[in-house]
Amino acid sequence: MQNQLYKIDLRPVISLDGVWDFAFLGDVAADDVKLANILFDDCMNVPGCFDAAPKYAGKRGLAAYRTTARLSHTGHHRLVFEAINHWCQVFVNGQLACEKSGGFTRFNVDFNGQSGTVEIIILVDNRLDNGCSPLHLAYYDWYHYGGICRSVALHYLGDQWIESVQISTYKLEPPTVRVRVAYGNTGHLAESELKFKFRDQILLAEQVILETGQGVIERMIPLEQAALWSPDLPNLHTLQIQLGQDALQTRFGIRHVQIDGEQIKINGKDIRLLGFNRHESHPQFGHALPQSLIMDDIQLLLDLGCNFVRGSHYPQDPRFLDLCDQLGICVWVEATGWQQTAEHLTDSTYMDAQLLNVEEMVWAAINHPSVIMWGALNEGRSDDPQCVAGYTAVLNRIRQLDASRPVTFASNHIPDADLCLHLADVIGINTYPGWYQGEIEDIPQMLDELFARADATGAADKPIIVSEIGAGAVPGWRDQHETRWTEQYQARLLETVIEHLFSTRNRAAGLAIWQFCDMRSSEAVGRILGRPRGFNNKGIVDEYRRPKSGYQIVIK
Ligand code: ADA
Repeated sequence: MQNQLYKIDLRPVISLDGVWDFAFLGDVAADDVKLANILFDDCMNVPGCFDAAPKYAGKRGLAAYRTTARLSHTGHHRLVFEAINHWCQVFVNGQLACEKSGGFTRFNVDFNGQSGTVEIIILVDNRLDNGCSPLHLAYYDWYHYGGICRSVALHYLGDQWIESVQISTYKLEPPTVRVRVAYGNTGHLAESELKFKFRDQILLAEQVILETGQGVIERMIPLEQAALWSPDLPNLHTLQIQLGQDALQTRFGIRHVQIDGEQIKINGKDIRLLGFNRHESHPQFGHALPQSLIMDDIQLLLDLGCNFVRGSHYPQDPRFLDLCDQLGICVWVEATGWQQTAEHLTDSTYMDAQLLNVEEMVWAAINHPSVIMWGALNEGRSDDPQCVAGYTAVLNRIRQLDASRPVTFASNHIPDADLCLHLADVIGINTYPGWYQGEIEDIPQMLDELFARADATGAADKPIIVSEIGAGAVPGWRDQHETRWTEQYQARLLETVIEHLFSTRNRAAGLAIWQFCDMRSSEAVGRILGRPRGFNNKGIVDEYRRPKSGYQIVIK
């Protein structure tokens, strides 16, 4: 994981990935569980989704995971969880160290440990409980798999440590970056050495004073010889940062994303974004995709001619973002959530969870040059006056955290009925002409009308991305009628959309077809009755990544 805290020189880090002890406890409340009474009668892979594994497939309830690790130091340690879906309590040597709600994002659990063996027990809940996990709800159009679904690592931090590093582009000419090192210090006010190393050269070495508690040190660093990052030439660089006894390295790219009227520009050059919405889902692995499958997804996306992915509808695995950095795929990273209503956006528990989620999203992905925009609130009720304050709070929070990237949301409302378009830098339009409304022949006229209505309102003079459009095709289903659900219908619909958006009209700055791969949908009866096989079948490849007929059309 190039962009994480793993490839470091001095900080001792142990990966805790592997086989953990496991017990499925079922429909019990975490408060009623006595750790000492748990019978760990099974084992489970970490990372993994227990409810995708054959024995526990489809089960919802509380599960317990246990492992031990050897601490070589006494003192301040940190467990780094890349994601646990979607509620958990973490116990270190029997003591509750953290309770966390919400999956798909990294979080840390700090503890003081004695050198020797430490025992870690995690209670993981995958139930769809509004109170426990406000952002994981039963009505969504995806299956919420549960488990320790991304990697776990154990760091020794000591008394003074690097909390995080953010590297952002300050200017392109000469290439200059702003490096923001946040630190922690549990000791007294202290002097320490700060060093930046780039390509075996020491760029900075100075004594700094560390306040007690937390602090931030910021420096502008010119990197005269450093090549810029772009989708065509995805040049990446690595900076090593040392603060006292702690050190880590961070990978980054130098590039500017700008909005210029209807255009999105990277390093001053117009870019047309062509790609897919991507869920991280697989029938055997749930959300815990193995590295080789993530690589397959990237290869398929590149083969399809994509330079763009919308990470629907939650922050994507950092290993996916690493590959996008490396291979030049631009990403719309999106916060967790789906079709929020006034009931959600005026509820303080929900809003707290949503705001925490956007913070975690930005914090985890900020150094990835491939991330060119932030999104949130997919298909929420942005047409409802009661939701405007919620939209304003979420989008503004993202801007406060990172002013260098455009902010967007995907709207499924007629643009002139949408009350929040003025809050977005890029307009995302989700629309299903020829699928939920009208026929394939109606698509050109329906798209033209949407654009005209967008241009006549708050969207005028802003880039528009068609952030969802597509048709369901049951894999392998072909017949002479070529009607809905056949692969032929999907292929014809996508051909019409692409032709109209980019040959006939030229208003869209981007297209994210719905969707890359088929994925299991929610188990709610109302949803599943409209989802043959229980899957959302609008993938261009099926859930095992086997191409459908439309694949060849998109490539052309
Ligand atoms: C919506 C939603 C997607 C998916 C899609 C569909 O636009 O944003 O998550 O549910 O519809 O397939 O109907």
